[in-house]
Amino acid sequence: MVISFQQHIVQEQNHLLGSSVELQWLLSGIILASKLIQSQVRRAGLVDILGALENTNVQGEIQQKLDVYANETLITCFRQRASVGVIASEENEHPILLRRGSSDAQYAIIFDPLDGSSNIDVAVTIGTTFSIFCRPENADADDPLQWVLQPGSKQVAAGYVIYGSSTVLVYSVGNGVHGFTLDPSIGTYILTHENIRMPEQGGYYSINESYVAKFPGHYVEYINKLKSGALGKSYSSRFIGSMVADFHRTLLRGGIFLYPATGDFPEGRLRLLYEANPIAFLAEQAGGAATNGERRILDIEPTHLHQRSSFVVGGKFEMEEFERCAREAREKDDILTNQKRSRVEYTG
Ligand code: P6P
Repeated sequence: MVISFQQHIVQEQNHLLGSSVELQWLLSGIILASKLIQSQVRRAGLVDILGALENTNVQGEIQQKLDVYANETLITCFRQRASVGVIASEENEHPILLRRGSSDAQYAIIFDPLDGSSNIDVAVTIGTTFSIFCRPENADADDPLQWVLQPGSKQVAAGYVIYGSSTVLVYSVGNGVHGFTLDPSIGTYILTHENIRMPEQGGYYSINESYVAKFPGHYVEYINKLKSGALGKSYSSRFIGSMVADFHRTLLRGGIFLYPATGDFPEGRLRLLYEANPIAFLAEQAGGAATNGERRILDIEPTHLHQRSSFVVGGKFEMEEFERCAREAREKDDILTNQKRSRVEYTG
């Protein structure tokens, strides 16, 4: 049976928080925006949309033209939806406040318009991530940050669109994870991955090993376990440099994706609100887990829009093994700290 994304949103209405009709209309904005974006992604090299603009974005990263196009397309599509009160983007320093004080405006949407954009010029898979919150009960209608600085556990919907060998939209409203593949011949997203479950144990690990000398020790120890077969099977390494693509493989094939804090990024490389949160929401909905190396991503109370976080996401088995490594490392540190303290006390 052929089910479109639009039909699926309607079927999910009993699971939609807030006004289901409004959330359905809001989610349909993803359909329009992602079709427009993918049409340019597929033609990037042909319509001189390739290449970098002179200016840089709030992250200090060279903005690719396609980044700008994707960002403007998403903002235009969501600005038209009366239920959207706040829009926040990786490309914009501050959130955009819409419909000041309107009772219809009840949702905030946060997105990374084109994650992995450094891969655009080399035709490697990139993606759009999105995260949707209801306006908090006591939020000041004039302070858009109060709408978006919420823990990921408060998301009412989240997902991504991956522009790879095909264009796939993956989302959840808290009732499982579902994937839809765009059929370009009819311009419709068709349900192709119903109720995705992340394999308990997979065969891949994904990390940028060029930074291994900067990783905390227990990450190195864990990766070596994966490599050596100590966890009961041999793992292959895959790292694309587009978190959405690396996660999509992890979601479907299992395994683990890790991006720990390093000297260059002491808080972590990935952004909490529009990379880690939506992916963590999906991972948990699919039976996996996501942490910052120490605690559940969805429990983290954000303090600013573009804050970064360490990020570890994967299947049940790999995540439990990683937690074990991290816990043993903390216990060793505690023992060493106590030994040093007793030496100081002894020598007085
Ligand atoms: P590096 C893309 O810019 C991104 O935010 C993630 O999608 C990706 O996993 C990471 O950065 C890659 O960063 O420094 O390892 O190339």
